[in-house]
Amino acid sequence: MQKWFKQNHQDMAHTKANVIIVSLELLLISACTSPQPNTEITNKTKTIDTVLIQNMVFTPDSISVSSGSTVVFINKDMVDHTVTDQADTSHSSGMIHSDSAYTLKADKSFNYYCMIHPVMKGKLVVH
Ligand SMILES: [Cu+2]
Repeated sequence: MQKWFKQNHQDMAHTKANVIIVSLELLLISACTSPQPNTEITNKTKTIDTVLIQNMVFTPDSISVSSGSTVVFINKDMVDHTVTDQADTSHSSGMIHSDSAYTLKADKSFNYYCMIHPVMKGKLVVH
């Protein structure tokens, strides 16, 4: 009798553990599918500089950062844009789609523009 009880108790414990694993998986799935806010781009050690691309304008249109820091360009427009070096068009972000971001490591100063909308211009100053 005592042996039966022990066996039964173990089975119950096993079932409970399975339920916990399933709920963990559901949590993970919902965490992956929920939209991630892309405005809070700071980490614990330093602030990452951001340039917003909105209403066909780079904001700020000139940004000054220290060498090696990270600059993130966030496209909030409905259309694609690029961040392209005016002096060397091979130095380019490529298409930054709507609601996407382009991250670059600031290693040199350059004037940039958007290849699709050449009136859009900005400047990155690395010090
Ligand atoms: Cu553009």
